Amino acid sequence: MKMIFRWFPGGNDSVPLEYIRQIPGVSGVAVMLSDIPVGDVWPLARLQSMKAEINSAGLEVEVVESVNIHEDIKKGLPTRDRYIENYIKTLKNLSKIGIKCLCYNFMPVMDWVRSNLEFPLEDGSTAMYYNHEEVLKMNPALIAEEMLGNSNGYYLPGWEPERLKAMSADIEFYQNMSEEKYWENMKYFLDAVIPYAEEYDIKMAIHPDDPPFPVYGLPKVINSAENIRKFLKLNNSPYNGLTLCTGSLGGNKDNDIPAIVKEFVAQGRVHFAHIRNIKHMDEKEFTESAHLSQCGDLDMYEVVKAFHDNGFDGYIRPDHGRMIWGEKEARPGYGLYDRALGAVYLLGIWEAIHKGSHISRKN
Ligand SMILES: [Mn+2]
Repeated sequence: MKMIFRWFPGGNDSVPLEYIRQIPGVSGVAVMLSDIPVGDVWPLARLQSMKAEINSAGLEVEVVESVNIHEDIKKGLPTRDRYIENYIKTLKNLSKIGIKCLCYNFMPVMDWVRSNLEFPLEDGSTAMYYNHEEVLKMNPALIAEEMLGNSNGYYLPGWEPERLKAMSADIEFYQNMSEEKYWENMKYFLDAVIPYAEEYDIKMAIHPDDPPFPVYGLPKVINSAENIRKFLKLNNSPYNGLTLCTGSLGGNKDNDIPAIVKEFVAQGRVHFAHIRNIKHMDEKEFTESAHLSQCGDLDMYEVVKAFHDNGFDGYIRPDHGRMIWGEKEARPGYGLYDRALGAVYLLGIWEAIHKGSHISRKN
């Protein structure tokens, strides 16, 4: 297992690499080139200079999060083949700088959604907040305004401007598409790309939908154990795997997170883990919380134990964090302090479980 940290290159992050290097036990970063339009090839020279910058700070770069999927692929339009070809070219370039794992998502139109990016918690910190009724009351344009207007001047991954322009028309398009057709489009993409992922030795790791239930009638697919089983069967290669995000799947309280971790880690299909906690106020209303078990709904000991005991050997990163200790300028969810606390807490649980399991084996 390797503990990593998300970082946005090219002056797009308030957290310097030097600080990440000082978090005990963090060996590398997960990165993306956010200025490349969705559907274009990521240039090798850019990737090489990014890798050099990260390596010279004493960190590894083996994970990319995310190369976003062009909407035409999700819609199943004839133009998808061109974008799939570009995706494969990007994979090839990623392999040349030693990328081992690629996180992506297959969410239509909108990426992750929150109704408030700076929701005040009792202890004076702020966290991202989701309220389904509020989201439905706002139209998609207002949601985009909330997401982008409060992002401290940073672009938000998954909320690219060109994506927002077409939003209303895209929503209508998907409302007229059956969910089965959406699954077919996903399989078409996987069957085209996975053979190359195998050749280039890059594990593809799909991220669950966030929130894990439909918004504006858009299809949601990666949101439960049952649907993950269906997804993995679309293409049986071990290179067709998961980013297991406990906070995204945890948005639905019916999802038994330790059981989901156990099932898919045991099958060798989980390559990347986002571990964070969330706290529900209602069925579809929650805040993101500190990682500690007692601060949220998820039992982090059981979650980490399920990864450890089933032989997980991929990458883990703390996921979103709260804003604490006066940190104001960071991108939403991606401040330094709370995520650093999360990383070290998770490493502490891992060490305790690991050493404990050796002792019990000896006895
Ligand atoms: Mn996540």
